[in-house]
Amino acid sequence: MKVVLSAGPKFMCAEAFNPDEDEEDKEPLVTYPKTDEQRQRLQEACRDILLFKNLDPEEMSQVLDAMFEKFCTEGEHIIDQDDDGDNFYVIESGTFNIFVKADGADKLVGCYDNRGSFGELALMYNTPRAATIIATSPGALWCLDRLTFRRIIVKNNAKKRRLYEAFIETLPLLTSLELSERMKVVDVISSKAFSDSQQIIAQGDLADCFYIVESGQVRITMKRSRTKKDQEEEEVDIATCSRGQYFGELALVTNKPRAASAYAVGSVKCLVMDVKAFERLLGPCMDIMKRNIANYEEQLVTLFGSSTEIEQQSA
Ligand code: 1OR
Ligand code: 1OR
Repeated sequence: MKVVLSAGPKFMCAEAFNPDEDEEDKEPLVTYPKTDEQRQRLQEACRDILLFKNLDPEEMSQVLDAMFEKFCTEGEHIIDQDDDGDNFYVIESGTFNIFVKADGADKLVGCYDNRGSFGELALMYNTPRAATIIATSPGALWCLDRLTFRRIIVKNNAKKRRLYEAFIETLPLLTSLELSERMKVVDVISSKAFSDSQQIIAQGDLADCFYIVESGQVRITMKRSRTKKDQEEEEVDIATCSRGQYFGELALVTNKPRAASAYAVGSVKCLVMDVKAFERLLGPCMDIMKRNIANYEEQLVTLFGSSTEIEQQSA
């Protein structure tokens, strides 16, 4: 039962003492009361956050209860590199720059544009903040405190490691990574199910995810006009991906829209990784991916008689 008496954080005793549980489980649950309107905005902001995807409904509800809203101003430092980690942040609105120290200077390495999340690394691995995050517009963030993050997300990651460790070890793409780096990949992935014929990727869309097939088959198709003047495009099958194979890397590598579409054939499960984690963790796998992209270009010539489309994509 949840009784909320007034605004501000509430701390409730969740469950009876269990000697098998971690220290973190003995602390009461954090709850910030929210209006229906706030909860709706929060749910919308959290909808695509991969770290939340594998939580069961009760865990998800505890996470949403514990989150609190923070408004920020342009130029505000949300996180400073090397500080201790306090919160995990989900972006509701606003733009943010990411800086990482290199040779004594702050180097701009990326940005967030009105979506996504940051601040998970220091909380997951008990390390100092790995980057500085500065608001470049007024913005609204949802924050999750360290204790709740560790109690729910980090615990869930331990479960994920047990589940995916063996599978991840079999992936040829990840052989260039150290074991500890492969485990970091497991920490950021989530598993997503698709039903027969469901579209996973739409050609021409902006890209924000990378996929590894966990089970089932994925059909890759490409739209092509039969002649230059032809208005009607036909969709041609160009490849199939099965367990252990990946797709959706091309747009992330080239920073271009999706070059092809992907559809589930029967029931499909994919491991999904967001673009920031892809850039942060899969750098060492880039050689293997680029070799494959060169293969796409050859295949494109064989199938369509020209490679202009991918040449444009990877220019
Ligand atoms: P954190 O808790 O360390 C800073 O606090 C956050 O910035 C970090 O969690 C990530 O959520 C986020 N390298 C490290 N942290 C990053 C990076 C990043 N990008 C975002 N964060 N790199 C950029 C990859 C696009 C690698 C730079 C070498
Ligand atoms: P993406 O991010 O562009 C669609 O989203 C994905 O389909 C793409 O990344 C690849 O991972 C995947 N040409 C282009 N994309 C391909 C191809 C491909 N095969 C798989 N994808 N070719 C097929 C070669 C057998 C060449 C075109 C004929």
